[in-house]
Amino acid sequence: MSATTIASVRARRVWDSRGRPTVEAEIRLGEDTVGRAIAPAGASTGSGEALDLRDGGRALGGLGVARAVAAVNEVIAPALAGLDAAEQHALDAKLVELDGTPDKSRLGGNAIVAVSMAAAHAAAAARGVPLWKHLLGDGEPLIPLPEIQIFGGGAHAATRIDLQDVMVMPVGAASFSQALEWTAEVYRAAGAGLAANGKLQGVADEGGYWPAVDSNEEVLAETVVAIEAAGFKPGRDLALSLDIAATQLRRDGRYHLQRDGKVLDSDGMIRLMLDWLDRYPIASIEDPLAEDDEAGLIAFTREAGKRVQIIGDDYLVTNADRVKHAAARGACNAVLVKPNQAGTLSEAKAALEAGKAAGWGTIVSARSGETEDVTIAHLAVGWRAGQLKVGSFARSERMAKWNEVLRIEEALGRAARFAGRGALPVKR
Ligand code: 2PG
Ligand code: MG
Repeated sequence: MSATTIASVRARRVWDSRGRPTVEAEIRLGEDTVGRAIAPAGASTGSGEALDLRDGGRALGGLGVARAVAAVNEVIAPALAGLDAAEQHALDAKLVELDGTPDKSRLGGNAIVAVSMAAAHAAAAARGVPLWKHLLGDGEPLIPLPEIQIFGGGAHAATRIDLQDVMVMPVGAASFSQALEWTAEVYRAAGAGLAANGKLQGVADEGGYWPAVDSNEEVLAETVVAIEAAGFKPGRDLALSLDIAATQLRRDGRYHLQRDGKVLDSDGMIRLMLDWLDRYPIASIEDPLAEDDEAGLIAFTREAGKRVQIIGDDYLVTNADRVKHAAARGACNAVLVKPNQAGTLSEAKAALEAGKAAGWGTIVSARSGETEDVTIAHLAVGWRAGQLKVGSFARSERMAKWNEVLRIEEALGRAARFAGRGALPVKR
Protein backbone atom coordinates (compact mmCIF):
# COMPACT_ATOMS: atom_id res chain seq x y z
CA MET A 1 0.00 0.00 0.00
CA SER A 2 1.47 3.33 -1.03
CA ALA A 3 0.23 6.76 0.08
CA THR A 4 -1.71 7.00 -3.16
CA THR A 5 -3.47 3.64 -3.04
CA ILE A 6 -7.22 4.04 -3.47
CA ALA A 7 -9.13 3.01 -0.35
CA SER A 8 -12.60 3.91 -1.52
CA VAL A 9 -14.58 5.62 -4.27
CA ARG A 10 -18.07 6.95 -3.88
CA ALA A 11 -20.44 9.30 -5.65
CA ARG A 12 -23.33 11.49 -4.67
CA ARG A 13 -25.86 13.63 -6.49
CA VAL A 14 -25.18 17.37 -6.32
CA TRP A 15 -26.61 20.28 -8.34
CA ASP A 16 -25.16 22.41 -11.10
CA SER A 17 -25.47 26.07 -12.09
CA ARG A 18 -28.70 25.43 -13.99
CA GLY A 19 -30.17 23.70 -10.93
CA ARG A 20 -29.82 20.33 -12.61
CA PRO A 21 -28.51 17.19 -10.95
CA THR A 22 -24.94 16.13 -11.57
CA VAL A 23 -22.38 13.66 -10.22
CA GLU A 24 -19.79 14.37 -7.55
CA ALA A 25 -17.15 11.70 -7.00
CA GLU A 26 -15.01 11.34 -3.92
CA ILE A 27 -11.89 9.23 -3.73
CA ARG A 28 -10.27 8.38 -0.43
CA LEU A 29 -6.65 7.33 -0.04
CA GLY A 30 -5.83 5.94 3.37
CA GLU A 31 -7.50 7.58 6.34
CA ASP A 32 -7.67 11.27 5.65
CA THR A 33 -6.70 12.09 2.07
CA VAL A 34 -9.67 12.93 -0.12
CA GLY A 35 -10.01 14.02 -3.74
CA ARG A 36 -13.33 15.33 -4.95
CA ALA A 37 -14.64 16.50 -8.33
CA ILE A 38 -17.96 17.31 -9.99
CA ALA A 39 -18.99 16.60 -13.58
CA PRO A 40 -20.06 19.64 -15.64
CA ALA A 41 -22.70 19.49 -18.40
CA GLY A 42 -23.01 21.06 -21.83
CA ALA A 43 -26.11 22.39 -23.59
CA SER A 44 -24.71 22.81 -27.10
CA THR A 45 -23.09 19.41 -27.30
CA GLY A 46 -21.23 17.82 -30.19
CA SER A 47 -22.61 14.49 -31.40
CA GLY A 48 -19.22 12.84 -30.82
CA GLU A 49 -19.03 13.64 -27.11
CA ALA A 50 -18.97 11.14 -24.27
CA LEU A 51 -22.60 10.72 -23.22
CA ASP A 52 -23.91 11.64 -19.81
CA LEU A 53 -25.95 8.90 -18.21
CA ARG A 54 -29.33 10.39 -17.24
CA ASP A 55 -32.30 8.61 -15.71
CA GLY A 56 -34.98 9.72 -18.18
CA GLY A 57 -38.62 9.68 -17.14
CA ARG A 58 -40.57 12.63 -15.79
CA ALA A 59 -38.75 13.49 -12.59
CA LEU A 60 -36.22 16.33 -12.90
CA GLY A 61 -36.99 16.59 -16.58
CA GLY A 62 -35.38 13.20 -17.14
CA LEU A 63 -32.01 14.58 -16.03
CA GLY A 64 -31.65 12.54 -12.85
CA VAL A 65 -28.27 10.94 -12.19
CA ALA A 66 -29.25 8.02 -9.96
CA ARG A 67 -27.94 5.55 -12.54
CA ALA A 68 -24.67 7.42 -12.96
CA VAL A 69 -24.19 7.59 -9.19
CA ALA A 70 -24.93 3.87 -8.97
CA ALA A 71 -22.42 3.20 -11.74
CA VAL A 72 -19.73 4.80 -9.58
CA ASN A 73 -20.76 3.16 -6.34
CA GLU A 74 -21.47 -0.30 -7.68
CA VAL A 75 -19.24 -0.81 -10.71
CA ILE A 76 -16.37 1.69 -10.60
CA ALA A 77 -15.72 1.71 -6.85
CA PRO A 78 -14.99 -2.01 -6.42
CA ALA A 79 -12.83 -2.06 -9.58
CA LEU A 80 -10.71 0.93 -8.53
CA ALA A 81 -10.11 -0.03 -4.90
CA GLY A 82 -6.45 -0.87 -4.45
CA LEU A 83 -5.29 0.91 -7.62
CA ASP A 84 -2.80 3.78 -7.50
CA ALA A 85 -4.50 7.19 -7.82
CA ALA A 86 -1.20 8.66 -9.04
CA GLU A 87 -1.25 6.36 -12.07
CA GLN A 88 -3.75 8.46 -14.00
CA HIS A 89 -3.22 6.65 -17.29
CA ALA A 90 -3.76 3.19 -15.86
CA LEU A 91 -6.74 4.37 -13.88
CA ASP A 92 -8.35 6.08 -16.86
CA ALA A 93 -7.69 3.02 -19.02
CA LYS A 94 -9.47 0.95 -16.39
CA LEU A 95 -12.47 3.31 -16.52
CA VAL A 96 -12.61 3.08 -20.30
CA GLU A 97 -12.37 -0.70 -20.14
CA LEU A 98 -15.06 -0.99 -17.46
CA ASP A 99 -17.41 1.09 -19.57
CA GLY A 100 -16.62 -0.77 -22.75
CA THR A 101 -18.60 1.50 -25.12
CA PRO A 102 -17.16 4.02 -27.59
CA ASP A 103 -19.28 6.87 -26.16
CA LYS A 104 -19.12 5.95 -22.47
CA SER A 105 -22.84 5.43 -22.42
CA ARG A 106 -22.83 2.39 -20.14
CA LEU A 107 -21.38 3.96 -17.01
CA GLY A 108 -21.88 7.53 -18.20
CA GLY A 109 -19.39 10.22 -19.20
CA ASN A 110 -20.60 12.17 -16.16
CA ALA A 111 -19.75 9.31 -13.78
CA ILE A 112 -16.41 8.62 -15.44
CA VAL A 113 -15.14 12.19 -15.68
CA ALA A 114 -16.00 12.92 -12.05
CA VAL A 115 -14.00 9.86 -10.94
CA SER A 116 -11.09 10.61 -13.27
CA MET A 117 -10.78 14.17 -11.95
CA ALA A 118 -11.31 13.13 -8.33
CA ALA A 119 -8.39 10.71 -8.64
CA ALA A 120 -6.09 13.52 -9.78
CA HIS A 121 -7.21 15.66 -6.84
CA ALA A 122 -6.63 12.78 -4.42
CA ALA A 123 -3.14 12.07 -5.78
CA ALA A 124 -2.23 15.77 -5.54
CA ALA A 125 -3.53 15.92 -1.98
CA ALA A 126 -1.49 12.84 -1.02
CA ARG A 127 1.63 14.52 -2.37
CA GLY A 128 0.71 17.72 -0.57
CA VAL A 129 0.91 19.81 -3.74
CA PRO A 130 -1.72 21.83 -5.62
CA LEU A 131 -3.32 20.01 -8.53
CA TRP A 132 -1.66 22.19 -11.17
CA LYS A 133 1.74 21.23 -9.76
CA HIS A 134 0.87 17.55 -9.63
CA LEU A 135 -0.12 17.69 -13.32
CA LEU A 136 2.84 19.76 -14.43
CA GLY A 137 5.69 17.35 -13.93
CA ASP A 138 8.98 19.04 -14.78
CA GLY A 139 7.70 21.83 -17.04
CA GLU A 140 7.20 25.50 -16.22
CA PRO A 141 3.70 26.52 -15.19
CA LEU A 142 1.91 28.77 -17.66
CA ILE A 143 -0.86 31.13 -16.58
CA PRO A 144 -3.54 31.10 -19.30
CA LEU A 145 -4.90 33.95 -21.36
CA PRO A 146 -8.59 34.07 -20.42
CA GLU A 147 -11.42 34.15 -22.92
CA ILE A 148 -14.32 35.82 -21.10
CA GLN A 149 -17.92 36.08 -22.23
CA ILE A 150 -19.62 39.48 -22.32
CA PHE A 151 -22.82 38.51 -24.17
CA GLY A 152 -24.51 35.11 -24.16
CA GLY A 153 -26.87 33.78 -26.80
CA GLY A 154 -27.68 30.68 -28.79
CA ALA A 155 -28.63 27.62 -26.78
CA HIS A 156 -27.70 29.49 -23.58
CA ALA A 157 -30.23 32.30 -24.00
CA ALA A 158 -33.21 30.86 -25.86
CA THR A 159 -31.61 32.00 -29.16
CA ARG A 160 -32.22 35.69 -28.37
CA ILE A 161 -29.20 36.12 -30.59
CA ASP A 162 -27.85 33.32 -32.74
CA LEU A 163 -24.22 33.77 -31.69
CA GLN A 164 -23.58 31.70 -28.59
CA ASP A 165 -20.63 33.45 -26.94
CA VAL A 166 -19.39 36.96 -27.62
CA MET A 167 -16.23 37.23 -25.56
CA VAL A 168 -13.15 39.33 -24.97
CA MET A 169 -9.54 38.24 -24.72
CA PRO A 170 -7.35 40.71 -22.82
CA VAL A 171 -4.43 40.17 -25.19
CA GLY A 172 -2.59 43.31 -24.07
CA ALA A 173 -2.66 42.53 -20.35
CA ALA A 174 0.62 41.82 -18.59
CA SER A 175 -0.80 39.38 -16.04
CA PHE A 176 -3.89 37.34 -15.30
CA SER A 177 -4.77 39.71 -12.50
CA GLN A 178 -4.67 42.66 -14.88
CA ALA A 179 -6.61 40.70 -17.50
CA LEU A 180 -9.45 40.20 -15.03
CA GLU A 181 -9.41 43.81 -13.91
CA TRP A 182 -9.71 45.01 -17.50
CA THR A 183 -12.48 42.53 -18.18
CA ALA A 184 -14.37 43.70 -15.10
CA GLU A 185 -14.34 47.25 -16.50
CA VAL A 186 -15.51 46.09 -19.93
CA TYR A 187 -18.22 43.85 -18.47
CA ARG A 188 -19.52 46.75 -16.41
CA ALA A 189 -19.44 49.11 -19.37
CA ALA A 190 -21.24 46.61 -21.59
CA GLY A 191 -24.01 46.14 -19.03
CA ALA A 192 -24.39 49.86 -18.47
CA GLY A 193 -24.52 50.46 -22.24
CA LEU A 194 -27.24 47.87 -22.77
CA ALA A 195 -29.27 49.08 -19.79
CA ALA A 196 -29.08 52.67 -20.99
CA ASN A 197 -30.58 51.59 -24.32
CA GLY A 198 -33.27 49.45 -22.70
CA LYS A 199 -31.75 46.31 -24.18
CA LEU A 200 -30.70 44.41 -21.08
CA GLN A 201 -32.74 41.27 -20.37
CA GLY A 202 -30.67 39.77 -17.55
CA VAL A 203 -27.92 37.22 -17.95
CA ALA A 204 -27.60 34.02 -19.98
CA ASP A 205 -26.50 30.60 -18.71
CA GLU A 206 -22.83 31.52 -18.34
CA GLY A 207 -23.39 34.97 -16.84
CA GLY A 208 -22.99 37.03 -20.01
CA TYR A 209 -25.61 39.67 -20.75
CA TRP A 210 -28.76 38.51 -22.49
CA PRO A 211 -29.17 41.22 -25.10
CA ALA A 212 -32.45 42.37 -26.68
CA VAL A 213 -30.82 43.50 -29.91
CA ASP A 214 -32.03 43.55 -33.49
CA SER A 215 -29.11 41.80 -35.15
CA ASN A 216 -26.19 39.54 -34.33
CA GLU A 217 -23.73 42.13 -35.48
CA GLU A 218 -25.07 44.64 -32.99
CA VAL A 219 -23.44 42.68 -30.13
CA LEU A 220 -20.07 42.83 -31.87
CA ALA A 221 -20.45 46.59 -32.13
CA GLU A 222 -21.65 46.81 -28.51
CA THR A 223 -18.58 44.91 -27.35
CA VAL A 224 -16.24 47.27 -29.18
CA VAL A 225 -18.09 50.25 -27.72
CA ALA A 226 -17.80 48.75 -24.23
CA ILE A 227 -14.05 48.20 -24.63
CA GLU A 228 -13.66 51.83 -25.64
CA ALA A 229 -16.02 53.11 -22.95
CA ALA A 230 -13.88 51.31 -20.38
CA GLY A 231 -10.85 53.23 -21.68
CA PHE A 232 -9.16 50.49 -23.70
CA LYS A 233 -8.15 50.10 -27.30
CA PRO A 234 -10.05 47.33 -29.12
CA GLY A 235 -7.66 44.82 -30.66
CA ARG A 236 -4.60 46.08 -28.85
CA ASP A 237 -5.75 45.73 -25.23
CA LEU A 238 -8.76 43.48 -25.57
CA ALA A 239 -9.74 41.59 -28.71
CA LEU A 240 -13.07 40.00 -29.54
CA SER A 241 -13.58 36.26 -29.51
CA LEU A 242 -16.69 34.47 -30.81
CA ASP A 243 -18.19 31.03 -30.37
CA ILE A 244 -20.62 30.77 -33.24
CA ALA A 245 -21.63 27.23 -32.13
CA ALA A 246 -22.71 26.77 -35.74
CA THR A 247 -23.83 23.17 -35.29
CA GLN A 248 -26.84 24.62 -33.50
CA LEU A 249 -27.67 26.84 -36.50
CA ARG A 250 -27.55 24.13 -39.17
CA ARG A 251 -30.73 22.52 -40.39
CA ASP A 252 -31.09 20.73 -43.74
CA GLY A 253 -27.53 21.65 -44.63
CA ARG A 254 -28.07 25.40 -44.24
CA TYR A 255 -27.31 27.89 -41.50
CA HIS A 256 -30.30 29.70 -40.02
CA LEU A 257 -29.53 33.07 -38.48
CA GLN A 258 -32.94 33.82 -37.01
CA ARG A 259 -32.08 37.21 -35.56
CA ASP A 260 -30.89 38.43 -38.96
CA GLY A 261 -33.62 36.69 -40.96
CA LYS A 262 -30.92 34.96 -43.03
CA VAL A 263 -30.48 31.41 -44.27
CA LEU A 264 -26.94 30.84 -45.53
CA ASP A 265 -25.07 28.00 -47.13
CA SER A 266 -21.53 27.17 -46.08
CA ASP A 267 -20.02 29.76 -48.44
CA GLY A 268 -22.42 32.39 -47.19
CA MET A 269 -21.37 31.70 -43.59
CA ILE A 270 -17.71 31.91 -44.56
CA ARG A 271 -18.27 35.24 -46.33
CA LEU A 272 -20.13 36.58 -43.28
CA MET A 273 -17.27 35.59 -40.95
CA LEU A 274 -14.66 37.08 -43.28
CA ASP A 275 -16.64 40.32 -43.41
CA TRP A 276 -16.76 40.45 -39.59
CA LEU A 277 -13.02 39.73 -39.46
CA ASP A 278 -12.43 42.71 -41.74
CA ARG A 279 -14.52 45.07 -39.66
CA TYR A 280 -14.05 43.94 -36.04
CA PRO A 281 -10.92 43.20 -34.00
CA ILE A 282 -11.63 39.47 -33.69
CA ALA A 283 -8.77 37.27 -32.46
CA SER A 284 -10.59 33.95 -32.22
CA ILE A 285 -13.62 32.19 -33.74
CA GLU A 286 -14.94 28.88 -32.42
CA ASP A 287 -17.13 26.49 -34.41
CA PRO A 288 -17.64 28.91 -37.34
CA LEU A 289 -19.20 26.00 -39.25
CA ALA A 290 -21.08 22.95 -38.04
CA GLU A 291 -19.47 19.74 -36.79
CA ASP A 292 -20.45 17.91 -40.00
CA ASP A 293 -19.32 20.69 -42.36
CA GLU A 294 -15.68 19.69 -42.63
CA ALA A 295 -15.36 21.10 -46.14
CA GLY A 296 -16.53 24.46 -44.80
CA LEU A 297 -14.06 24.34 -41.90
CA ILE A 298 -11.21 23.55 -44.30
CA ALA A 299 -12.26 26.35 -46.66
CA PHE A 300 -12.58 28.86 -43.82
CA THR A 301 -9.22 27.86 -42.35
CA ARG A 302 -7.62 28.27 -45.77
CA GLU A 303 -9.10 31.78 -46.05
CA ALA A 304 -8.64 33.00 -42.49
CA GLY A 305 -6.32 30.62 -40.64
CA LYS A 306 -3.37 33.00 -40.88
CA ARG A 307 -5.20 35.91 -39.29
CA VAL A 308 -7.46 34.43 -36.65
CA GLN A 309 -7.56 31.54 -34.21
CA ILE A 310 -10.13 28.99 -35.44
CA ILE A 311 -11.24 26.68 -32.65
CA GLY A 312 -12.88 23.32 -33.13
CA ASP A 313 -15.30 22.37 -30.36
CA ASP A 314 -18.23 20.26 -31.62
CA TYR A 315 -16.12 19.11 -34.59
CA LEU A 316 -13.21 17.89 -32.47
CA VAL A 317 -14.96 16.95 -29.19
CA THR A 318 -11.66 16.77 -27.29
CA ASN A 319 -10.55 13.74 -29.28
CA ALA A 320 -6.87 13.30 -30.19
CA ASP A 321 -7.60 11.31 -33.35
CA ARG A 322 -9.99 13.96 -34.58
CA VAL A 323 -7.40 16.67 -33.88
CA LYS A 324 -4.78 14.78 -35.90
CA HIS A 325 -7.23 14.21 -38.74
CA ALA A 326 -8.24 17.90 -38.77
CA ALA A 327 -4.63 19.09 -38.65
CA ALA A 328 -3.74 16.84 -41.61
CA ARG A 329 -6.62 18.32 -43.62
CA GLY A 330 -6.08 21.92 -42.58
CA ALA A 331 -9.33 22.35 -40.68
CA CYS A 332 -9.06 24.68 -37.62
CA ASN A 333 -5.88 25.82 -35.89
CA ALA A 334 -6.92 25.38 -32.27
CA VAL A 335 -8.67 22.82 -30.09
CA LEU A 336 -11.07 23.35 -27.23
CA VAL A 337 -10.39 20.88 -24.44
CA LYS A 338 -13.39 19.93 -22.33
CA PRO A 339 -12.61 16.98 -20.06
CA ASN A 340 -16.20 15.74 -20.05
CA GLN A 341 -16.34 15.60 -23.85
CA ALA A 342 -13.57 13.02 -23.70
CA GLY A 343 -14.61 11.37 -20.44
CA THR A 344 -11.21 10.99 -18.79
CA LEU A 345 -8.35 13.35 -18.02
CA SER A 346 -5.91 11.18 -19.98
CA GLU A 347 -7.99 11.37 -23.15
CA ALA A 348 -8.51 15.12 -22.72
CA LYS A 349 -4.79 15.63 -22.27
CA ALA A 350 -4.06 13.52 -25.36
CA ALA A 351 -6.31 15.84 -27.41
CA LEU A 352 -4.48 18.86 -26.02
CA GLU A 353 -1.08 17.34 -26.78
CA ALA A 354 -2.21 16.50 -30.33
CA GLY A 355 -3.15 20.17 -30.71
CA LYS A 356 0.23 21.30 -29.43
CA ALA A 357 2.03 18.88 -31.73
CA ALA A 358 0.19 20.46 -34.67
CA GLY A 359 1.31 23.94 -33.56
CA TRP A 360 -2.25 24.82 -32.64
CA GLY A 361 -3.76 26.96 -29.92
CA THR A 362 -5.08 24.93 -26.98
CA ILE A 363 -7.90 26.13 -24.75
CA VAL A 364 -9.12 24.36 -21.64
CA SER A 365 -12.84 25.01 -21.36
CA ALA A 366 -15.74 24.86 -18.93
CA ARG A 367 -19.27 23.82 -19.92
CA SER A 368 -22.41 25.91 -19.80
CA GLY A 369 -23.56 23.81 -16.83
CA GLU A 370 -20.93 24.23 -14.13
CA THR A 371 -20.37 24.12 -10.38
CA GLU A 372 -17.92 25.31 -7.76
CA ASP A 373 -15.46 22.70 -9.08
CA VAL A 374 -12.22 24.44 -10.12
CA THR A 375 -10.38 21.53 -11.71
CA ILE A 376 -10.14 23.21 -15.13
CA ALA A 377 -8.21 26.17 -13.68
CA HIS A 378 -5.52 23.70 -12.61
CA LEU A 379 -5.61 21.81 -15.90
CA ALA A 380 -5.02 25.02 -17.83
CA VAL A 381 -1.95 25.90 -15.74
CA GLY A 382 -0.56 22.39 -15.23
CA TRP A 383 -1.06 21.29 -18.83
CA ARG A 384 0.33 24.62 -20.08
CA ALA A 385 -2.70 25.08 -22.31
CA GLY A 386 -2.09 28.80 -22.75
CA GLN A 387 -5.80 29.65 -22.81
CA LEU A 388 -8.82 29.17 -20.55
CA LYS A 389 -12.51 29.60 -21.38
CA VAL A 390 -14.88 29.62 -18.42
CA GLY A 391 -17.90 31.74 -19.38
CA SER A 392 -18.61 35.24 -18.22
CA PHE A 393 -17.54 37.55 -15.43
CA ALA A 394 -20.50 36.89 -13.16
CA ARG A 395 -22.03 33.97 -11.25
CA SER A 396 -19.86 32.12 -8.79
CA GLU A 397 -19.54 28.89 -10.78
CA ARG A 398 -17.58 31.06 -13.26
CA MET A 399 -15.84 33.37 -10.78
CA ALA A 400 -14.63 30.34 -8.76
CA LYS A 401 -12.43 29.36 -11.71
CA TRP A 402 -11.13 32.86 -12.45
CA ASN A 403 -10.41 33.39 -8.75
CA GLU A 404 -8.57 30.07 -8.54
CA VAL A 405 -6.20 31.12 -11.33
CA LEU A 406 -5.61 34.38 -9.44
CA ARG A 407 -4.57 32.36 -6.40
CA ILE A 408 -2.22 30.24 -8.51
CA GLU A 409 -0.71 33.32 -10.12
CA GLU A 410 -0.16 34.88 -6.70
CA ALA A 411 1.37 31.69 -5.29
CA LEU A 412 3.83 31.55 -8.19
CA GLY A 413 4.91 35.14 -7.58
CA ARG A 414 7.74 36.14 -9.86
CA ALA A 415 7.77 32.69 -11.41
CA ALA A 416 4.28 33.26 -12.84
CA ARG A 417 4.47 33.46 -16.62
CA PHE A 418 1.31 34.83 -18.23
CA ALA A 419 0.69 33.36 -21.67
CA GLY A 420 -0.95 36.54 -22.98
CA ARG A 421 -1.23 37.15 -26.71
CA GLY A 422 1.51 34.58 -27.36
CA ALA A 423 -0.99 31.81 -26.61
CA LEU A 424 -2.76 32.46 -29.90
CA PRO A 425 -1.59 30.38 -32.86
CA VAL A 426 -1.72 33.49 -35.04
CA LYS A 427 0.49 36.47 -34.41
CA ARG A 428 -0.87 39.79 -35.58
C1 2PG B 1 -19.26 25.76 -25.75
C2 2PG B 1 -19.72 25.61 -24.33
C3 2PG B 1 -19.26 26.75 -23.47
P1 2PG B 1 -21.73 24.03 -23.85
O1 2PG B 1 -20.02 25.58 -26.71
O2 2PG B 1 -18.08 26.00 -25.98
O3 2PG B 1 -19.64 28.00 -23.98
O4 2PG B 1 -21.11 25.45 -24.25
O5 2PG B 1 -21.11 23.64 -22.56
O6 2PG B 1 -23.21 24.26 -23.74
O7 2PG B 1 -21.36 23.09 -24.94
MG1 MG C 1 -18.33 25.91 -28.20
